[in-house]
Parts: sequence; structure tokens; C-alpha cells
Amino acid sequence: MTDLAAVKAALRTQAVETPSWAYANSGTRFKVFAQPGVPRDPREKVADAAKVHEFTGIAPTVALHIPWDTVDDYAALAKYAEERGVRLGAINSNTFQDDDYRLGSVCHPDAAVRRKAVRHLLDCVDIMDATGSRDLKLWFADGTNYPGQDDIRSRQERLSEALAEVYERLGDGQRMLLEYKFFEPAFYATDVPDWGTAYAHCLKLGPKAQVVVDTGHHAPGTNIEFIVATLLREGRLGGFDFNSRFYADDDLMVGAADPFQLFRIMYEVVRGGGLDAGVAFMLDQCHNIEAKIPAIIRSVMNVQEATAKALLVDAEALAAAQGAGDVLGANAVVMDAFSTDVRPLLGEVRGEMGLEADPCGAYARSGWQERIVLERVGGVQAGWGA
Ligand code: PSV
Ligand code: MN
Repeated sequence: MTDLAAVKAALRTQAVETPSWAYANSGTRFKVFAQPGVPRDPREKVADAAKVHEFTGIAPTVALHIPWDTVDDYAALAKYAEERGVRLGAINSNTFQDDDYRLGSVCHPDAAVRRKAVRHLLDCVDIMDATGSRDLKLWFADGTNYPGQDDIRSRQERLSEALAEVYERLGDGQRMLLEYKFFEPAFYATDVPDWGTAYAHCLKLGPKAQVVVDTGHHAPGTNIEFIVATLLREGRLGGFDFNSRFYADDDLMVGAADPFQLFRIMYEVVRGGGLDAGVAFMLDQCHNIEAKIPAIIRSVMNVQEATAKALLVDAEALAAAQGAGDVLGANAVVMDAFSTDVRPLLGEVRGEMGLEADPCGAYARSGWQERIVLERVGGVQAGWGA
């Protein structure tokens, strides 16, 4: 039997981090469609993130991406966030948008380019000190397009040296989250292509180095929940970049393409104690054609629904069926939980948190969207110019 009070308590304390860039304009390499009311600066992004938290109750932090969110005074930005009821979360580095990085950043064959990239990563740790952020999220676009273009082993060596220097700079309570991605922008050999490579580097660095699983960064058919289970067992699951995909790194709303996969992932999180293990549940999405704030609210709710279903798996019944070799019985226990309509339960949880049962409706009625469309005129809308 599932303990409903414990399920509700876990749901009340869940936290999903939203990404500053999801509030800004984005697109594909073919077109960026601007939307009215989009933030012009990091403060406006934080103000939008605060609205997501206001209506969901479980999105208390917002991740920054440097230099997209560069400001003169990070402590002041952190204070601004706190005044709106949220905090600044992970600092995402960016070593992929300068001309210098054509052949890579920390793996580049030229030591001067590597130095520039490491300098940026160290600057990001300075920013973490000012914002009070715990996590530095590293994703490297490094790799090669053609066999023989550069030496795979030497590039691993350079990566290892760069990571070690940044690791040494981390303060108490700070962590480094290393993200992997199997291709794009490199098409032959990516330098951190998979969880195994990320894990090997993290293991060598020490306990503050953890792997981050971006759900869009795997080949089709990859069993992501297996990776999650393994990393949790090894104490190296630092966090998620949640999104969903039909084809490649589509960055669509998490849970939109495959809610069953999201449930399976969250089940392994629950099973491995990941809800209380410091795992960062972050979104990494782009809302190219849909309204941004409602899409982010929906995404947070999708994570919450998958978590609720995962928590509802009857652990005792499942263990009994598994122990008895009852294949269909064990599968039925898992499918029963997945098939449960958890929306009434989540409505109750929200009521207990003093929130409206329907966050999307509450946001639509709040007038915030109309207000930002009216007020945010002039200036340059934020975006990353894809
Ligand atoms: C790379 O595709 C990535 O997932 C990394 O997390 C980047 O920081 C982010 O996307 C930018 O959108
Ligand atoms: Mn990501």
C-alpha cells in the first residue's frame, strides 16, 4: 500500500529549476520568431520565472547562462530574485559562441584558446560566489567533424586538465555538473559524447564533479532510465536538463513527446533516493512557437505529474511480484501507477500549498501576460540569436 501522506509531502517539497533562456526568444537555424512581451534583460527573465513559481509552487530557482545573462552586479540580481520569491540557480557556461571556438574550447589544439575558455569557466565560479549558486553547469560543444582532424586522446587530455583547474577553484558546497551530448555541433567525434565519458572525468576529479543528464542528448531508443539508475547508484547523478524530443535535441516541453519515458526516469529517481540526494531537476528548453511562460508552467507540471505517478508505484507489491518471477504482475504494478490520473491529487497538494488547483488557468487569469506585452516595448528582446 502506498502512503498517500508521504507522497503528498514529497510532491510539496519537489523543486524544478527553470532556465532563463526559455523566457527569451529562440528558434531554429532557419528562423527566430519574436514574441511580444519577451524579456529584454535578466531581471525581466527572473520576473517571469517568479510567476512560474507563484502558480506552480515548485519552481523556486532560475538558472542563468553566461554571457546571455551578464549583469554588472550579480549580488543585486540575486537580491532582485529574492524580492520576487525566487533564487538564482545553476550558472551555465558558454564556450560555444565565439569565433575562437571554431575548433573547440577546452579541447582546442591552441593553448591560448584553451586558456580563454578556462578563464570563462573560472569567471563563472566567481559569479556563483556572488549569486550563491551551488552548481556550475558545463556543456562543451567541442569535437571534430572529420577523422584525423585532431587527436581524440590529446583532446581528452586537454579536457581533463581544464576540468581539474576549474574543479580546484570550486568552493565548499559548490559543484561542477558535466553535461554530455552525443552529437551537434560536432558530427564525427564529440569530446564528451556520453555518460560514460562524463562519469570517467567526474570520477577522476572528485565528489564535487557530477554528471548531468540532458534528456535530449541521446541516440533514439537509448534507455535513459538505466543511465539514471546507474549514476544514482554511483552517487554521481548531479542533475537533469529536462526537455523532450521526437528526433534530435528538439528542446520541446518535457513530457510532451514521451510521458511514459519521463515516468520511467522519475521512477528510477524515486527508487534510487534521488528526490533527496541533491539532484538538480532543471529544464533546458526553447519555446519557439508556443507562448513561453505557459509552456514553462506546463513543463513544470509535467515533471510533477510524472513524479506523482512514480511515487504511486506500490513498492511492496512490485517487490513481491519481482521476487516471485511474476513478469506480468510486476509490469502491471508499474503500469497501474503510470495509468493513474494524478491531476486530482496534485490539485489537492496545490490547495494545501495555498495555490489554485490549475496553474495554467491561474496564470491566464493573472493578467501578467497582458501586462508584459504592454510594458515591455522598446529595447532589445533577449534571445540567443539561433
Ligand atoms: C546544449 O545543447 C545544451 O543542452 C546545454 O545545456 C547548453 O548550455 C544549452 O543547451 C543551451 O540551450
Ligand atoms: Mn542542456
